[in-house]
Amino acid sequence: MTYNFKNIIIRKPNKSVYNALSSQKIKPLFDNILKEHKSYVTVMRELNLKVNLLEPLEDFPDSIFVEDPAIIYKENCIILNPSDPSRNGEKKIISNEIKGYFDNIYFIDKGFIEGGDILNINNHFIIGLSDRTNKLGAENLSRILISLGASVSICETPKNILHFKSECSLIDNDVILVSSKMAKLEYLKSNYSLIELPTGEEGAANSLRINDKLLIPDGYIKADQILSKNFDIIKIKVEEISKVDAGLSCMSLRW
Ligand code: CIR
Repeated sequence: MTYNFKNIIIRKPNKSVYNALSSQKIKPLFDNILKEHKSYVTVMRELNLKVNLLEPLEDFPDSIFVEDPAIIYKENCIILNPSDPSRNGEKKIISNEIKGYFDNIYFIDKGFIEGGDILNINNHFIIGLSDRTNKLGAENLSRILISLGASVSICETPKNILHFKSECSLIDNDVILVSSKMAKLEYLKSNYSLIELPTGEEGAANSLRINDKLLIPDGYIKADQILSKNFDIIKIKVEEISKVDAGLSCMSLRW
């Protein structure tokens, strides 16, 4: 199952996170990021995941969001190609740090693609084209995934959403949690069961299923009510992290 994990890679926060990319141009406070990040790591340890902590990278303000420069599929790691110039250099560093964990390592050298735009559902991947992921990047990743036995669909991420997964996540076998904008995507509607969150609770659509638990961002009352009926919920505070357009999935690589 896609969300059965034993291992996780997380990077310790860097002080330069103050300069992380933010659509709202907000400067997050390092101490608050550190607190939220600590709780995230604690929950992962409580869930019995083997936590592999990477050292902070001060030269890369957004480098705690390790989901973007790499993806993992069946003991293979694919190093992606982040499109924002301030993030592109993360790929070289993370590839050296994590290559030892995997049987094979692949690289995307043409086109841009970030992990936040890639939703994995068993042996299928949905790649969302966005301001960060273009067709060439998506096609190059598709070629590698297909050679590893996966299937791929390429979709458009709705406008004004940073990454495809900023507002959706796989929360059960074929069940995707979506914001109302994502719920309109024909491909998702026709292939999966969708749980749509009400307007104002879009941030909760970036949730994270880990084994039998569903991790959701704290502070979304309606999402909590809807999801706690069928899921064993753990709430994690990501208020400061969300100031730089990030959420629960962005802070780790899982396998
Ligand atoms: C960025 O703009 O790249 C970061 N501030 C946020 C990255 C969030 N990552 C993700 O959704 N996978």
